[in-house]
Amino acid sequence: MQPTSTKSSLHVPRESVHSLSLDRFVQLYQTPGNPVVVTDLLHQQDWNLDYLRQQLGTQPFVLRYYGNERYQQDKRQWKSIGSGVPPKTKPFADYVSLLQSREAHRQDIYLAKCPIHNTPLIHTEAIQSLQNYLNQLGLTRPASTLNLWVGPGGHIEALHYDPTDGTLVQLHGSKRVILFPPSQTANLYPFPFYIHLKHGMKLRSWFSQVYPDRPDFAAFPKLQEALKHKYEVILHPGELLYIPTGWWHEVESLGDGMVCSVNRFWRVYPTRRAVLSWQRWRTHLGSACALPSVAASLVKAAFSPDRSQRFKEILQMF
Ligand SMILES: O=C(O)CCC(=O)C(=O)O
Repeated sequence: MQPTSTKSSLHVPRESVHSLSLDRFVQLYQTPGNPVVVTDLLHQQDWNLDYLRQQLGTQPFVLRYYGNERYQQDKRQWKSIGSGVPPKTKPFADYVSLLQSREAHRQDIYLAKCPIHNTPLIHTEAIQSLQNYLNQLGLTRPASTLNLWVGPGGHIEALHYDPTDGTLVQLHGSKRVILFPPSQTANLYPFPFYIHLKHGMKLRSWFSQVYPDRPDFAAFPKLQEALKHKYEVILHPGELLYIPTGWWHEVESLGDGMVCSVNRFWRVYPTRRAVLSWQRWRTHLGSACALPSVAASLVKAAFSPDRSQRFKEILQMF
């Protein structure tokens, strides 16, 4: 399917859940590895803050403390990103207070990629019907559990790609997602894979060093070419974005309130697409380079007084 374009961005096709058949999904999106937005899903429940607090109460969650100066910095100065930023574990109800007092906005504190299989959310009608729908689309080979993402409007998950396919489902508030195809990898200046030798998993070679909305063409001249291939999606509640492996994405939570999504990662299918993806190979090379540093963190954690917490935080980095 040909993407349409307005102004400077290309648009990802949008398909209603009522008309997107398994065959159509496989043929147009999964086999070639093209993103799509599926609309008209999940009308059961608004996952607002009150609802989440009722469901999650004092269950502990790992929060990422990004700090509000992070996105003002030259990314080449970064020492950590993604799940490598300093984590703190807190009861969900405490995170609600941080959001309500706007401390989460001020410090850019994000509840990111937290599994929900041990929470009441997994039994809700919304999640049950989502799982059924994903199965109908032939997404039956999970590479992760379902994860919850809750954060303040204004938060940005920096430009990166994943070594798996992904589905991001919006449940409250909206997100702006900028995407670039895998062909633009070199033009987006990823951190080199050997960066993991020095930084372990704190810094990631599957993150880009550029800001697509604040391009510095003097430092990153090839970004001009990448911007010709930029896609943009506004994802509203009840909509799902399928992000094939290797597709770069930057995700911004819109508005001033709380924004909530769930996602899940999938093994890449057909296998041919996985094998031919250079992005996946460079992720494996990067992870191999991180092994000595991860082993050292595990040994350090084993001797720490809050050992189980340290192990949990290390595992959360993957
Ligand atoms: O929603 C977000 O903040 C990031 C989600 C993401 O990166 C993904 O689903 O792959």
